[in-house]
Amino acid sequence: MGGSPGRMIGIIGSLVLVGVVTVLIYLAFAESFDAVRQPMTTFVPKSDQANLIHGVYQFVFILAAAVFVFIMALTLVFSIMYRERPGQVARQFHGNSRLEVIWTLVPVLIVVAIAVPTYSAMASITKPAPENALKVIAIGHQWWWEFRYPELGITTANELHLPVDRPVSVTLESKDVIHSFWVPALSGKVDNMPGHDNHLWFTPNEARAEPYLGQCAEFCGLSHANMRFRVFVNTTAQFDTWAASNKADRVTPSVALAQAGEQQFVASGCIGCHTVRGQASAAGVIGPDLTHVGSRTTIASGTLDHTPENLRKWLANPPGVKPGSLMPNLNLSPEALDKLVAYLEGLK
Ligand code: HEC
Ligand SMILES: [Cu+2]
Repeated sequence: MGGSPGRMIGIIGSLVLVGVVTVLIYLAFAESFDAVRQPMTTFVPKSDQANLIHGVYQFVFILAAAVFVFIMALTLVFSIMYRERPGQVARQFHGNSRLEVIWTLVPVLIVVAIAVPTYSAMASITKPAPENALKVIAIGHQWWWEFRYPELGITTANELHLPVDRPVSVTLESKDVIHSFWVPALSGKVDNMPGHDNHLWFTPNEARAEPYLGQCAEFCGLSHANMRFRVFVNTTAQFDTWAASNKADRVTPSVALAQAGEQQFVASGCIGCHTVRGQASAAGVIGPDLTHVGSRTTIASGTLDHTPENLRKWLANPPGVKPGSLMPNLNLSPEALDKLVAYLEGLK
């Protein structure tokens, strides 16, 4: 390699260019590392299993980045150093056993290096859930999630509460088409198949006030994008409080308007599709269990934030709010809406 200053500048320039491009690519994705602004990111894992996957991802990423930088740098440097120019003719050559052995063996070693942590992470994630795991059944419906805790006798919808640091074993089912359970920071994605149970388990490791956001990850029809759910990871004490209140039957309405709403709930036929435990005739299973609907933070699988105004808007015209909604527009009068909202808001 000759030492002409022009050539050195060319080489250093190429290396700087490769470095700058690498940093720009990193910055383009850096926002993904902000868990609050990008809540559905896998880059900020909050369960033991998501951590393992992220570890493999980081390892592969660093290897891939090193290969990328190395190859790009060589390409640039060689195209400058060996370019055709006055006094130098570009030259082809064929066959170099030593080089060929090296560029075959090095990639093989890289693939082996990737395979080891990959298989070990897969083995530990897919082994059966520990005995002490909390059991949850997650049932996909077009277009909402039913969550059951068989050991606790709780049925709820769209919002899963979990105690921190305890493994949770999730059985995935579907009532209609294929859905897929995915909470990027915690676990998934595994499909909910009609007629076939799937399983996954994970151990959430950070309790916090904000929910972890989940989403159906398998196209399942018109409102697939509105089939969201929330996972609240609670401290053990918070979880026990939540479980005790959700295990209980509904709160009996005490205000006159809410009592009228209870009657309206029967008269409008809501009982045919919804269960409210403690209200004798309300045992429908087509729609979400509403026993504690007043304590949920969203309506209709994350379509609306839960406020009395939004609840009213929902009841007035469900398919208008959520395209394709399987809850029909029941043409409720303003008075009926007042009563129903008063009743449902009281179901804490
Ligand atoms: C034909 C069945 C059917 C009838 C009748 C029905 N619903 Fe629904 N309801 C559903 C379905 C299905 C959903 C889930 C919609 C979704 O999220 O896509 C739902 C959702 C809801 C929700 C949101 C629950 C949540 O946790 O997000 C409320 C509240 C509700 N219904 C109240 C009522 C009331 C009050 C009536 C009577 C006026 C009623 N429903 C009548 C099927 C029905
Ligand atoms: Cu879907």
